[in-house]
Amino acid sequence: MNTQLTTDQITFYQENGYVVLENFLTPDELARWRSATDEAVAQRLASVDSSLTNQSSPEDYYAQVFTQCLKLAETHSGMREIMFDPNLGQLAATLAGVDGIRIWHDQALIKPPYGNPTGWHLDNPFWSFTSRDSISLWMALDDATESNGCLYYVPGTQKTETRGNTSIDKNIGGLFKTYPEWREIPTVGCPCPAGSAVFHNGLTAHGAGANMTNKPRRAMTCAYMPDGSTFNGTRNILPEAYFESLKVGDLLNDNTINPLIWHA
Ligand SMILES: O=C(O)CCC(=O)C(=O)O
Ligand SMILES: [Fe+2]
Repeated sequence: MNTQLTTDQITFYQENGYVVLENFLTPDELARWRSATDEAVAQRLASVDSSLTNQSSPEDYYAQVFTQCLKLAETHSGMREIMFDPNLGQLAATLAGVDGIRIWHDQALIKPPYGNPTGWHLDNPFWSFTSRDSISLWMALDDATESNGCLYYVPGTQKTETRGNTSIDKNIGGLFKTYPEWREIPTVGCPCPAGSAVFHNGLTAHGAGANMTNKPRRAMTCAYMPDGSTFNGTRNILPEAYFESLKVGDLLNDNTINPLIWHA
Protein backbone atom coordinates (compact mmCIF):
# COMPACT_ATOMS: atom_id res chain seq x y z
CA MET A 1 0.00 0.00 0.00
CA ASN A 2 1.52 3.25 -1.09
CA THR A 3 0.44 5.50 1.78
CA GLN A 4 3.04 8.21 1.12
CA LEU A 5 1.20 11.39 0.23
CA THR A 6 2.85 14.29 -1.58
CA THR A 7 2.12 17.88 -0.60
CA ASP A 8 0.58 18.31 -4.06
CA GLN A 9 -1.88 15.47 -3.44
CA ILE A 10 -2.95 16.92 -0.08
CA THR A 11 -3.33 20.39 -1.60
CA PHE A 12 -5.31 18.96 -4.54
CA TYR A 13 -7.67 17.17 -2.13
CA GLN A 14 -8.20 20.25 -0.01
CA GLU A 15 -8.90 22.45 -3.06
CA ASN A 16 -11.03 20.07 -5.10
CA GLY A 17 -12.60 17.80 -2.46
CA TYR A 18 -11.33 14.58 -4.04
CA VAL A 19 -8.07 12.95 -5.10
CA VAL A 20 -7.17 9.83 -7.09
CA LEU A 21 -4.16 7.79 -5.86
CA GLU A 22 -3.39 5.54 -8.80
CA ASN A 23 -2.00 2.04 -8.25
CA PHE A 24 -2.31 2.40 -4.50
CA LEU A 25 -2.44 -1.35 -3.80
CA THR A 26 0.23 -3.86 -4.83
CA PRO A 27 -1.05 -6.76 -6.99
CA ASP A 28 -1.03 -9.05 -3.91
CA GLU A 29 -2.99 -6.54 -1.85
CA LEU A 30 -5.49 -6.05 -4.66
CA ALA A 31 -6.02 -9.83 -4.79
CA ARG A 32 -6.64 -9.81 -1.03
CA TRP A 33 -9.14 -6.91 -1.19
CA ARG A 34 -10.97 -8.58 -4.07
CA SER A 35 -11.29 -11.97 -2.42
CA ALA A 36 -12.33 -10.49 0.95
CA THR A 37 -14.94 -8.32 -0.77
CA ASP A 38 -16.33 -11.09 -2.98
CA GLU A 39 -16.55 -13.49 -0.02
CA ALA A 40 -18.04 -10.98 2.43
CA VAL A 41 -20.62 -9.82 -0.14
CA ALA A 42 -21.62 -13.41 -1.01
CA GLN A 43 -22.03 -14.23 2.69
CA ARG A 44 -24.09 -11.10 3.29
CA LEU A 45 -26.40 -11.72 0.33
CA ALA A 46 -26.98 -15.29 1.54
CA SER A 47 -27.75 -14.21 5.11
CA VAL A 48 -31.31 -13.89 6.40
CA ASP A 49 -30.79 -10.36 7.72
CA SER A 50 -31.07 -8.14 4.66
CA SER A 51 -31.15 -4.86 6.62
CA LEU A 52 -27.56 -4.03 5.63
CA THR A 53 -28.03 -4.62 1.88
CA ASN A 54 -30.24 -2.96 -0.74
CA GLN A 55 -31.11 -6.24 -2.47
CA SER A 56 -34.47 -7.17 -0.94
CA SER A 57 -36.14 -6.35 -4.31
CA PRO A 58 -33.28 -6.94 -6.76
CA GLU A 59 -35.22 -5.70 -9.79
CA ASP A 60 -35.86 -2.24 -8.31
CA TYR A 61 -34.16 0.74 -9.96
CA TYR A 62 -31.90 1.41 -6.94
CA ALA A 63 -30.98 -2.25 -6.53
CA GLN A 64 -29.70 -2.00 -10.11
CA VAL A 65 -27.57 1.10 -9.39
CA PHE A 66 -25.29 -1.10 -7.32
CA THR A 67 -25.39 -4.00 -4.92
CA GLN A 68 -24.70 -2.25 -1.63
CA CYS A 69 -23.47 -4.25 1.38
CA LEU A 70 -22.76 -2.26 4.54
CA LYS A 71 -20.51 -2.93 7.53
CA LEU A 72 -18.81 -6.02 6.14
CA ALA A 73 -16.00 -5.63 8.71
CA GLU A 74 -18.53 -6.64 11.38
CA THR A 75 -19.13 -10.03 9.78
CA HIS A 76 -15.92 -10.91 7.92
CA SER A 77 -12.56 -11.15 9.68
CA GLY A 78 -10.51 -10.62 6.50
CA MET A 79 -12.44 -7.43 5.82
CA ARG A 80 -11.94 -6.33 9.43
CA GLU A 81 -8.16 -6.66 9.04
CA ILE A 82 -8.26 -4.60 5.85
CA MET A 83 -10.49 -1.88 7.28
CA PHE A 84 -8.81 -1.54 10.69
CA ASP A 85 -5.38 -0.87 9.17
CA PRO A 86 -4.09 2.26 10.97
CA ASN A 87 -2.12 3.24 7.85
CA LEU A 88 -5.39 3.74 5.98
CA GLY A 89 -6.71 5.74 8.94
CA GLN A 90 -3.63 7.95 9.01
CA LEU A 91 -3.89 8.57 5.28
CA ALA A 92 -7.58 9.55 5.50
CA ALA A 93 -6.91 11.77 8.53
CA THR A 94 -3.98 13.48 6.81
CA LEU A 95 -6.05 14.30 3.72
CA ALA A 96 -8.97 15.46 5.85
CA GLY A 97 -6.66 17.50 8.09
CA VAL A 98 -7.95 15.95 11.33
CA ASP A 99 -6.05 14.37 14.24
CA GLY A 100 -8.14 11.22 14.67
CA ILE A 101 -10.41 9.13 12.49
CA ARG A 102 -13.23 6.63 13.15
CA ILE A 103 -14.94 4.26 10.75
CA TRP A 104 -18.47 5.45 10.01
CA HIS A 105 -19.22 2.46 7.84
CA ASP A 106 -17.56 0.36 5.20
CA GLN A 107 -19.60 -0.64 2.17
CA ALA A 108 -19.11 -2.70 -0.98
CA LEU A 109 -20.63 -1.04 -4.05
CA ILE A 110 -20.86 -3.43 -6.98
CA LYS A 111 -22.37 -1.86 -10.07
CA PRO A 112 -23.76 -4.81 -12.02
CA PRO A 113 -23.40 -5.32 -15.77
CA TYR A 114 -25.79 -2.83 -17.47
CA GLY A 115 -26.28 -1.18 -14.06
CA ASN A 116 -28.02 2.20 -13.65
CA PRO A 117 -26.01 5.39 -13.02
CA THR A 118 -25.40 6.65 -9.49
CA GLY A 119 -27.23 10.00 -9.25
CA TRP A 120 -25.35 13.10 -8.13
CA HIS A 121 -25.37 13.37 -4.34
CA LEU A 122 -23.56 14.41 -1.17
CA ASP A 123 -22.67 11.84 1.51
CA ASN A 124 -22.42 13.63 4.85
CA PRO A 125 -26.05 14.86 5.00
CA PHE A 126 -27.18 11.19 5.21
CA TRP A 127 -25.05 10.49 8.29
CA SER A 128 -25.58 10.89 12.05
CA PHE A 129 -22.86 13.53 12.45
CA THR A 130 -22.35 16.82 10.63
CA SER A 131 -18.80 17.65 9.59
CA ARG A 132 -17.02 19.61 6.90
CA ASP A 133 -14.14 17.12 7.22
CA SER A 134 -15.76 13.70 6.68
CA ILE A 135 -13.95 11.64 4.06
CA SER A 136 -14.54 8.43 2.13
CA LEU A 137 -12.24 5.95 0.48
CA TRP A 138 -13.43 4.31 -2.77
CA MET A 139 -11.10 1.48 -3.77
CA ALA A 140 -11.38 0.38 -7.40
CA LEU A 141 -11.38 -3.44 -7.47
CA ASP A 142 -11.83 -3.44 -11.27
CA ASP A 143 -10.52 -0.89 -13.74
CA ALA A 144 -13.07 1.94 -13.42
CA THR A 145 -13.77 3.49 -16.82
CA GLU A 146 -16.20 5.92 -18.39
CA SER A 147 -17.92 2.80 -19.82
CA ASN A 148 -18.52 0.91 -16.59
CA GLY A 149 -19.35 3.63 -14.07
CA CYS A 150 -16.27 5.46 -12.79
CA LEU A 151 -16.80 8.30 -10.31
CA TYR A 152 -17.43 11.92 -11.34
CA TYR A 153 -17.03 15.02 -9.15
CA VAL A 154 -18.00 18.67 -9.15
CA PRO A 155 -14.66 20.04 -7.89
CA GLY A 156 -14.64 22.41 -4.95
CA THR A 157 -18.28 21.90 -3.95
CA GLN A 158 -17.20 20.75 -0.47
CA LYS A 159 -16.38 24.41 0.19
CA THR A 160 -19.65 25.92 -1.02
CA GLU A 161 -22.12 23.30 0.28
CA THR A 162 -24.56 24.98 2.67
CA ARG A 163 -27.97 23.39 2.18
CA GLY A 164 -27.56 19.67 2.89
CA ASN A 165 -29.57 17.38 0.61
CA THR A 166 -30.39 13.82 1.46
CA SER A 167 -31.80 12.44 -1.72
CA ILE A 168 -30.40 10.51 -4.62
CA ASP A 169 -32.90 11.36 -7.31
CA LYS A 170 -33.81 8.84 -10.01
CA ASN A 171 -33.19 11.79 -12.31
CA ILE A 172 -29.46 11.83 -11.84
CA GLY A 173 -29.23 15.64 -11.84
CA GLY A 174 -31.76 16.22 -9.03
CA LEU A 175 -29.02 17.63 -6.76
CA PHE A 176 -28.63 20.62 -9.09
CA LYS A 177 -32.15 21.78 -8.28
CA THR A 178 -30.91 22.39 -4.73
CA TYR A 179 -27.57 23.83 -5.92
CA PRO A 180 -28.29 25.60 -9.25
CA GLU A 181 -25.02 27.59 -8.95
CA TRP A 182 -23.03 24.34 -9.27
CA ARG A 183 -24.32 23.94 -12.85
CA GLU A 184 -21.62 26.44 -13.87
CA ILE A 185 -18.78 24.14 -12.74
CA PRO A 186 -17.45 21.55 -15.22
CA THR A 187 -17.62 17.98 -13.87
CA VAL A 188 -14.52 15.78 -13.74
CA GLY A 189 -14.52 12.03 -14.44
CA CYS A 190 -12.07 9.82 -12.54
CA PRO A 191 -11.29 6.69 -14.54
CA CYS A 192 -8.57 4.71 -12.75
CA PRO A 193 -6.96 1.29 -12.84
CA ALA A 194 -7.94 -1.45 -10.39
CA GLY A 195 -6.06 -0.99 -7.12
CA SER A 196 -6.37 2.81 -7.22
CA ALA A 197 -7.76 4.62 -4.20
CA VAL A 198 -10.09 7.56 -4.67
CA PHE A 199 -10.82 9.79 -1.66
CA HIS A 200 -13.57 12.40 -1.44
CA ASN A 201 -14.95 14.80 1.12
CA GLY A 202 -18.49 13.90 2.28
CA LEU A 203 -19.69 17.29 1.01
CA THR A 204 -18.21 17.07 -2.51
CA ALA A 205 -20.93 16.53 -5.13
CA HIS A 206 -20.35 13.18 -6.85
CA GLY A 207 -22.00 10.47 -8.88
CA ALA A 208 -21.10 7.67 -11.28
CA GLY A 209 -22.14 6.71 -14.78
CA ALA A 210 -24.10 3.70 -15.94
CA ASN A 211 -22.34 0.39 -16.49
CA MET A 212 -22.53 -0.11 -20.26
CA THR A 213 -20.40 -3.27 -20.09
CA ASN A 214 -21.14 -6.94 -19.47
CA LYS A 215 -18.93 -7.13 -16.35
CA PRO A 216 -19.44 -5.85 -12.82
CA ARG A 217 -17.67 -2.70 -11.61
CA ARG A 218 -16.58 -3.58 -8.10
CA ALA A 219 -15.59 -1.03 -5.47
CA MET A 220 -14.90 -1.43 -1.74
CA THR A 221 -15.41 1.77 0.17
CA CYS A 222 -15.12 3.14 3.68
CA ALA A 223 -16.66 6.31 5.09
CA TYR A 224 -14.74 7.94 7.94
CA MET A 225 -15.86 10.25 10.74
CA PRO A 226 -13.41 12.69 12.34
CA ASP A 227 -12.82 11.78 16.00
CA GLY A 228 -14.74 14.18 18.23
CA SER A 229 -17.84 14.31 15.99
CA THR A 230 -21.20 14.53 17.74
CA PHE A 231 -24.69 13.08 17.18
CA ASN A 232 -26.98 15.24 15.01
CA GLY A 233 -30.27 13.37 15.56
CA THR A 234 -30.22 11.28 12.35
CA ARG A 235 -30.32 7.50 12.78
CA ASN A 236 -28.77 6.41 9.44
CA ILE A 237 -27.03 3.08 10.18
CA LEU A 238 -26.82 3.39 14.00
CA PRO A 239 -28.11 0.30 15.87
CA GLU A 240 -31.54 1.06 17.32
CA ALA A 241 -30.67 0.71 21.04
CA TYR A 242 -27.59 2.95 20.65
CA PHE A 243 -29.60 5.50 18.66
CA GLU A 244 -32.28 5.57 21.40
CA SER A 245 -29.59 6.17 24.04
CA LEU A 246 -28.14 9.26 22.31
CA LYS A 247 -29.00 12.93 22.73
CA VAL A 248 -28.16 15.50 20.04
CA GLY A 249 -24.65 16.77 20.80
CA ASP A 250 -23.40 13.53 22.41
CA LEU A 251 -19.92 12.40 21.34
CA LEU A 252 -20.01 9.45 18.91
CA ASN A 253 -17.14 7.63 20.57
CA ASP A 254 -18.30 4.00 20.96
CA ASN A 255 -15.40 1.91 19.66
CA THR A 256 -17.54 -1.13 18.88
CA ILE A 257 -19.79 0.94 16.58
CA ASN A 258 -17.34 3.55 15.26
CA PRO A 259 -13.84 2.15 15.78
CA LEU A 260 -11.07 4.70 16.24
CA ILE A 261 -8.53 3.35 13.75
CA TRP A 262 -5.95 6.13 14.01
CA HIS A 263 -5.12 9.03 16.28
CA ALA A 264 -2.13 11.40 16.19
O1 LIG B 1 -19.74 3.64 -6.50
C1 LIG B 1 -20.62 4.44 -6.80
O2 LIG B 1 -21.30 4.32 -7.83
C2 LIG B 1 -20.91 5.62 -5.91
C3 LIG B 1 -19.93 5.76 -4.79
C4 LIG B 1 -20.32 6.79 -3.78
O3 LIG B 1 -21.28 7.49 -3.90
C5 LIG B 1 -19.48 6.91 -2.58
O4 LIG B 1 -18.50 6.15 -2.42
O5 LIG B 1 -19.76 7.79 -1.75
FE1 LIG C 1 -21.48 8.86 -2.25
